[in-house]
Amino acid sequence: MFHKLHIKGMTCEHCKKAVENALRKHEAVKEVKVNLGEGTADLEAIRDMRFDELNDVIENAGYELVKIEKK
Ligand SMILES: [Cu+2]
Repeated sequence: MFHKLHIKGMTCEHCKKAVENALRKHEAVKEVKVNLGEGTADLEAIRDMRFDELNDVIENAGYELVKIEKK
């Protein structure tokens, strides 16, 4: 399933890597790519992911999840 995450607080390559690495550790995440310019992450998961479980990951990494779009 595709999810587009809108994330606050990412400013540089370090932030991009920190968010990507944190999300990749989640068992349901297959692939993730952050777009720094948009402040978003395109995420492919093996199942539908809830806002709260993604929010836990993003918050622990030090950023803020604003919303998720699903397709
Ligand atoms: Cu940074």
